Amino acid sequence: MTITEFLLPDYWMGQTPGPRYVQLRQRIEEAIEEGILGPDASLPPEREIAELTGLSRVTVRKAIQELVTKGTIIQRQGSGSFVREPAAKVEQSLSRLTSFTEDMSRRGMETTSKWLERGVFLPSPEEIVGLGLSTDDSVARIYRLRESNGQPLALERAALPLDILPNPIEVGKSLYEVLEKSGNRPIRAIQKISAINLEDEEARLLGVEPGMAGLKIQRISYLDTGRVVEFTRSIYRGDAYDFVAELRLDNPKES
Ligand code: 16G
Repeated sequence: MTITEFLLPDYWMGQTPGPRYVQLRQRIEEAIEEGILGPDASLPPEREIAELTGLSRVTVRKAIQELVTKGTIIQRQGSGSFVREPAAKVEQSLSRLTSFTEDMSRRGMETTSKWLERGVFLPSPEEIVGLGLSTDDSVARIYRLRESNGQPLALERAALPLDILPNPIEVGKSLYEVLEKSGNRPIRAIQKISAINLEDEEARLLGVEPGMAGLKIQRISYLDTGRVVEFTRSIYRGDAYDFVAELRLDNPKES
């Protein structure tokens, strides 16, 4: 079936409740799920969809705009709307304290990073609390766009006490590698994950549409002495990451 046939209104319009633009959006999503529109396939022009469905161009535009915000469709100036190639999904265990570089190399993927900030700064109030610093301490801060096989995956802003990382410029590929060498690699961490919609600047850096779903992750890592070594705030692309936790019953025999 072609997309033109699939969008003929008799088959779907009015069959589900809700505004017309939502119905059209869902119909286009179905076309993608069923493979009628494959990755990188182009959508018929707005005008054509409007003629085909009898909907106004404003309604059609609204449906397409929602798909753009969700990251399903991308618009290329002058050439129209296309189905976005799905991002290669990374499945990440929540129970192992590993570094980004290790996570990716275990999957045979190459990590690259773009430096957004690297140096010694006065700590922000959040960093003071996160790392247990006093106001006249300085903090080592590294802010990176992390990519795997060239695909941007996350924005990562790590802050460390200065005696743990006296020279942030030393960090080349991997922060944990530098910490390992100085005997400061964390052995335990607490991580908090929350859902967000990407802000304009975050989306731009991650190469996706503003408003798309993302994951905000805060990690506080500890040495075996209990001292905090790292306070990291990361933003991951929601379409490229699945976090997986293994759950076990505490004492299976007793229950
Ligand atoms: C992971 C950690 C981050 C740590 C980084 C070190 C999460 C959410 N975050 O991305 O806290 O700073 O690894 O990676 O997992 P690196 O050794 O490759 O620089």
